[in-house]
Amino acid sequence: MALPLPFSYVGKMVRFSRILKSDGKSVIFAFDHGVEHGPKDFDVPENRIDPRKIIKPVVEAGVDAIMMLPGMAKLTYDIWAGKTAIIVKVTSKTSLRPKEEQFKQSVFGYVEDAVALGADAVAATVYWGSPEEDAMLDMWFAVRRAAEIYGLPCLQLAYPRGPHMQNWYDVEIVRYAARAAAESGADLIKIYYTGSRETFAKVVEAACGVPVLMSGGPRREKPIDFLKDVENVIAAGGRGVVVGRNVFQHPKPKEMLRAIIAIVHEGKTAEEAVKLVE
Ligand code: FBP
Repeated sequence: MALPLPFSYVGKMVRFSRILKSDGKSVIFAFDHGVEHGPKDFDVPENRIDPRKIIKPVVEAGVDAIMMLPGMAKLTYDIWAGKTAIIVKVTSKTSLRPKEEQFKQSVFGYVEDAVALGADAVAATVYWGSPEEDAMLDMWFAVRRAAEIYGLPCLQLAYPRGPHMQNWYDVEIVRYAARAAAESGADLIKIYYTGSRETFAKVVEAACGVPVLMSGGPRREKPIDFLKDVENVIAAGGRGVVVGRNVFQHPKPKEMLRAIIAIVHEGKTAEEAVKLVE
């Protein structure tokens, strides 16, 4: 006889299925840069300050989910509603802050806002190892607690980051963050790529089965270089990517996203996928 399930458990599974596709993988578009970096990110390769110029091709390319801040979800809902899943990020910071304040994010919305917006998941950042780790964990667990009530999966941007760390991309440090993210109850982990298939496999292993997705990073000059990273992430057991600049700063964002989707969901190699962009 089946045991009774809490509504929130069922809700979480339903929402999960909209983000992770039937192959257990996902291609998520990150679009919080207007706050995290400022409008300059949208000046290249041409003026794309109008968010609709970016979101429309991303939706048309068939992205699985878009991660954005609450206000951006409100501004663009008519483009994505009914077409793609939405992950509302409820922490952020600007780059305008003094340097010593850059290791902490602030509350940028509430889980209730995400629910009101029709979100499929919430996201929050933790800078593991930062001098503000304590405050960030307070924020993370407040988000988690509310998300559990509403049955929303929680994506953690698990970034090892602090002024004392030599190399944020070092495998030992990144896998520590992956493990800490898993132990803090993350349902999905977005984390730095460590530079090779072998090292990223260790990151995936450290996450104890919690799906790990690669964080995109600054735009690579040659698309093939980024696509090879994506191929390595999938070969290492990663469940996909959360990518922003490598798509929206590319001259052909729709094609670039299709190439990423071809690797993640269709098993194409980077060499095969890059043909979609050329
Ligand atoms: P990208 O693929 O453009 O790197 O986006 C991922 C992301 O985590 C964004 O969600 C966020 O705005 C940005 O990178 C953070 O960048 P930084 O490493 O400069 O803080």
